Amino acid sequence: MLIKKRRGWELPERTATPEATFLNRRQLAKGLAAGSILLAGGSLFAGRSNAATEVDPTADLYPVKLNGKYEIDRMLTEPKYALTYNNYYEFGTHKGIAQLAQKLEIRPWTVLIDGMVEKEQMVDVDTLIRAMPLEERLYRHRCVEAWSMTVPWSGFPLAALVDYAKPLSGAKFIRMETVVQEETMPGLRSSWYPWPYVEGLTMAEATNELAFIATGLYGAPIAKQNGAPLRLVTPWKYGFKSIKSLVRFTFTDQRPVGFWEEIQGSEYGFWANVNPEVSHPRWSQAHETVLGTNEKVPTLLFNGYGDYVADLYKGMENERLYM
Ligand SMILES: Nc1nc2c(c(=O)[nH]1)N[C@H]1C(S)=C(S)[C@@H](COP(=O)(O)O)O[C@H]1N2
Ligand SMILES: [Mo]
Repeated sequence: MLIKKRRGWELPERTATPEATFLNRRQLAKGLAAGSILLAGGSLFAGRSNAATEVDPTADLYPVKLNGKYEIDRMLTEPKYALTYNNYYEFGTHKGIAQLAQKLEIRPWTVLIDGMVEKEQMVDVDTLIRAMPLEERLYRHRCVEAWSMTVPWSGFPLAALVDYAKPLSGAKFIRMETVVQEETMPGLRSSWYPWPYVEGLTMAEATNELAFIATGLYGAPIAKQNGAPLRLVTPWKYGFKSIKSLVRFTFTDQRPVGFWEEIQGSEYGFWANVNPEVSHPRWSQAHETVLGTNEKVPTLLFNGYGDYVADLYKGMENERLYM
């Protein structure tokens, strides 16, 4: 049984001023840095990577300033859970892929912006990250497997990348693609999966203020297992929409077919908006287990983000918005 130890930085957000939260975040970052030294020393992910010599070239950017607008009503998930309980099928179909994922090569890393844009471009990830307005946001995350976490992401609004890309007026969707690294990703040998992992959003969703590209987590560069160096975060949608390790953004007038939709369209759809009233064939969505605790809490429509996103779906009552 997990014993819940309450730490300073786990205070419910409503009792902490944004400033206090930011200070706590800094302390957390220090703790994490100490943890990375441990990691480099080989105790956690021994012999798995060149972590000892790897220094993330964006490490100097963190922690970034908290944007306190996005309030949460839960304690933050302890890093040890969010960093070791993962879904990243390229590395395996179980939750314990964190160690294997240390092999992912995250530099050099080039991002392709193509399709219906003024000018297609390849941009180096460090150039891109440094051109973007970085901030920290505390968001809930709800996996369709009925577990949830609450974490501090660092990154930038997806809308800023859309501005940067200069899409043509005919573009209606963004299709996003995960890197393919045959040498480091053992899951790719399972050739019945439709690699690469793909996800998509409408332009209205992509430019909604909640849509975020994470470049950091817990006040440090985002860990490989969580989707370094760029990972989509759409907190009102089920977790499978939040595609990891992005290398390509394609602007298109065709609705993209996501990885899971391609595998099992009857279970996973394009919209995937969190809805406690619509069950997945294998999981009721009414409740969720809070990662790192034994707590089960009711799931909220749009994962509690309806004020920001419900308008996106007005007039679409006949669409299957929730799977
Ligand atoms: N490329 C890729 N992205 C992915 C996945 C994956 O298997 N591959 N899993 C998704 C699912 S189902 C979830 S719940 C989240 C998990 O993110 P976390 O490991 O950071 O908690 O990543 C999403 N993004
Ligand atoms: Mo998930």
